[in-house]
Amino acid sequence: MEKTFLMIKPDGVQRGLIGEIVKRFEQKGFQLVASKLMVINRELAELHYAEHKGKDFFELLVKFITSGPVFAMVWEGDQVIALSRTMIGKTNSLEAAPGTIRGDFAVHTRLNLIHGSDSPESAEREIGNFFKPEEFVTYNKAIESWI
Ligand code: RTP
Ligand code: MG
Repeated sequence: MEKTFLMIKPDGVQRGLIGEIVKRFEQKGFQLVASKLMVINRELAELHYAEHKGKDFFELLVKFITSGPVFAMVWEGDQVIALSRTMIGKTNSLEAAPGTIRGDFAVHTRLNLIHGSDSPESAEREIGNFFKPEEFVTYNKAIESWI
């Protein structure tokens, strides 16, 4: 089953939106298999956002993502990587559609509440950056066959 790395950013934690955001992925039918509240240090921030190193927004991004607790999660499900990106919404705040997490709750392109892996390669790399194998919990849900 496909897995993705999702992370509620410091603005989402500070605004009390963990429950609202987790609820959306649960209701969609995805399964939470690992999670933790943590503070990201600069080293992990630079590793996580390595693809953006050198861009004009990189420093502000690192400062933001290390500014307070984040809620890191691994979710599992059919096509969870692409579908969770659709549920999150576009990066540009002017393009994030209503009904998406960013479209419903965010007005800023940087303070945009949640990160989601953008490909199977990113998901594997990001999950490995944040979680050890023993932090995963595998379990069967009786409802699974209905989704
Ligand atoms: P993420 O990686 O956090 O899931 O976001 P994303 O794929 O939608 O967007 P990406 O291009 O990977 O950018 C990473 C994060 O950097 C901040 N950002 N600021 N022009 C800007 O000021 C700007 N552009 C991007 C956002 O927090 C974005 O989510
Ligand atoms: Mg990205």
